[in-house]
Amino acid sequence: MVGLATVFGAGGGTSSYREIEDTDVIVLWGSNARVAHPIFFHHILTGIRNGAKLFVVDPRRTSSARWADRWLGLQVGTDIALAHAIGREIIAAGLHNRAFVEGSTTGFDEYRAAVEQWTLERAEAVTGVPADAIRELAHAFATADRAQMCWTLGITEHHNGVDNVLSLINLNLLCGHVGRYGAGINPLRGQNNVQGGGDMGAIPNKLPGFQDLLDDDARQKFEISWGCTIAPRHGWHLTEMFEAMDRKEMRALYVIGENPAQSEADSTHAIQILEGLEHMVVQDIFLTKTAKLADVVLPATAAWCESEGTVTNSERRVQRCRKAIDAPAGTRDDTDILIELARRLGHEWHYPDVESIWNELRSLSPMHAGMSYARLVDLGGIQWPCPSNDTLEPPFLHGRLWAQDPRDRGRLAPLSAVAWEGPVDLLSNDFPIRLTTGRRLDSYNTGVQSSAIASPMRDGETLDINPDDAMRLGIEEGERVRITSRRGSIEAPARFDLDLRPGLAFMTFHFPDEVDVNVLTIEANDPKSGTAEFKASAIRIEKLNGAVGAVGAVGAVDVAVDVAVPVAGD
Ligand SMILES: Nc1nc2c(c(=O)[nH]1)N[C@H]1C(S)=C(S)[C@@H](COP(=O)(O)OP(=O)(O)OC[C@H]3O[C@@H](n4cnc5c(=O)[nH]c(N)nc54)[C@H](O)[C@@H]3O)O[C@H]1N2
Ligand SMILES: Nc1nc2c(c(=O)[nH]1)N[C@H]1C(S)=C(S)[C@@H](COP(=O)(O)OP(=O)(O)OC[C@H]3O[C@@H](n4cnc5c(=O)[nH]c(N)nc54)[C@H](O)[C@@H]3O)O[C@H]1N2
Ligand SMILES: [Mo]
Repeated sequence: MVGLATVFGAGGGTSSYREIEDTDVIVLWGSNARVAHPIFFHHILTGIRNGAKLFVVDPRRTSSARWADRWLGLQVGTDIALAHAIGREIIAAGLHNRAFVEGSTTGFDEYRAAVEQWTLERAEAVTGVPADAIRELAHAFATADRAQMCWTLGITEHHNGVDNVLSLINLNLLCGHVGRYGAGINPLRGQNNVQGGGDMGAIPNKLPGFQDLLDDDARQKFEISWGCTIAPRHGWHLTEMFEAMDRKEMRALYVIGENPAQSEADSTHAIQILEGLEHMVVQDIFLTKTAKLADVVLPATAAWCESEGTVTNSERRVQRCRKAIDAPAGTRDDTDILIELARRLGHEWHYPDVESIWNELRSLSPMHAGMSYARLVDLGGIQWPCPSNDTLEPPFLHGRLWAQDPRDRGRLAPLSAVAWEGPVDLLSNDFPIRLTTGRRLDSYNTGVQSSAIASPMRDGETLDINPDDAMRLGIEEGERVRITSRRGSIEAPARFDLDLRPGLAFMTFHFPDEVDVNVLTIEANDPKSGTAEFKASAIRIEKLNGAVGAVGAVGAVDVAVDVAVPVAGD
């Protein structure tokens, strides 16, 4: 979101799902949508059926990659090198959209200078992706009438995640693939309402509707409505909060719907920090590991099935969410808990129902003004912005960049001359294997919501490695091994996976009670977004009986160059 906000002023995906079905080229970059966004992936499949080409850029040959015309299996953390090589090739072949670049963007000369060094050959050496495959993606993307760039955590969960995002947005700007029907830039959001949370102001620098906390007029509007004063300063994001707690500058924490004791990187350190707090409150629908460390636990109802409200998805569509079942006795709606808390702090909030909360938002956030509950139901959801009660905006954002009259184009979109940097946690003789972490289809995040009920689909955590590495280490399939990083050490059974290149290992964070992968991950994070480098830790793998395997030479892991082969759908 930070990258998009930097370029366009608004932190939201620019397209609608139906445009994914109506486009010529789809690039899925650092996203395993078939597993993590299966509904969105159905729109991709419809797009493919309608003739779109799919490119997948991922170090692992994921189940999403199996549907691709071309999989580009790059080395972890080399995305900017690859994106710059694509940009350079597009410019060198004269395929960029000159009129759009000149009329609607800024910074082209600096960008061209930054990508100049990224020849196809150099990019192949750094990323491991063959020059031919890079050229093919560059030409397909640039010559397509409409193209969609979609990404998720493979891009953002790095210490330079925002620069990664900017390097992808550059490619869309270069080719004019934004602000038009069928062409766009789409970060897929993680949880069902993470977009809505941000839109409502649950980010440290914005009021609801992305209105800046430092904007005096915006603040005053909210102060009058709420009858209070709002400090004119940006708050801390999660990572900054942990740093402040570590410095003892922040001494109390109120956690709603998050399990940081198991989801934070370097969890041994994170738990120490939480234990050092003077006071912690956890409001959750389960008694999580974090809740067990809390002084007060507030049992909440589940927003998605036990409460009324709205959710907002990755295409910025606000939808009504209905109560389907009664909540267990003793729990209360999240909003009820907050209203009660305000009352005990001396503030009477008058909201007879959630619709009245929503209507207050509509009166304060222009982009939601036209979304009455009645209209949300009639239209099956509405995308923001929706400033008016009787009209709808186009399904895509930033059409202004194509205005005939340059004066109507508003703020032009800057190209970003970002530089490539590799992961912080360096590979070495002691830590020769790159560990990347992520998700499986059958489980959800820290497992709180998916592990409560046993499922034959879930067979617990494994360390996934390429069989060549296992052979060098003398490890059998299913054998428990020790996995050690510069932060700590855990044990897990090994699972062989041919979709991983040698030198690359994969684990999830779905079973932290048995195998806590975040003991291993590095807490290095991107200062611009606060996102941790979950996708790139350095580890070693050892047999439990103490025998040392033959892996160790860094060279063995660095030279692995994958061949991007066209593959059929699964
Ligand atoms: N089934 C299921 N679905 C989920 C979730 C879940 O836990 N389970 N969680 C939800 C949440 S909160 C989120 S945020 C989303 C996340 O959705 P995704 O981001 O799609 O999920 P991940 O598996 O974390 O990571 C995506 C891919 O990034 C790749 N990757 C790793 N390092 C790199 C790199 O350096 N470069 C590139 N290009 N790729 C890299 C990994 O191999 C992985 O396939 O999923 C949501 N959906
Ligand atoms: N190693 C590694 N670590 C990661 C990641 C990774 O890829 N690798 N991904 C990161 C990402 S993208 C994310 S989003 C985080 C996720 O990290 P968390 O958000 O900490 O993990 P969840 O398990 O989704 O926890 C959500 C909590 O919200 C509670 N909850 C659900 N619905 C409600 C509700 O309606 N009301 C209330 N009050 N509570 C509710 C659930 O019970 C659960 O305890 O993990 C991060 N950590
Ligand atoms: Mo997420």
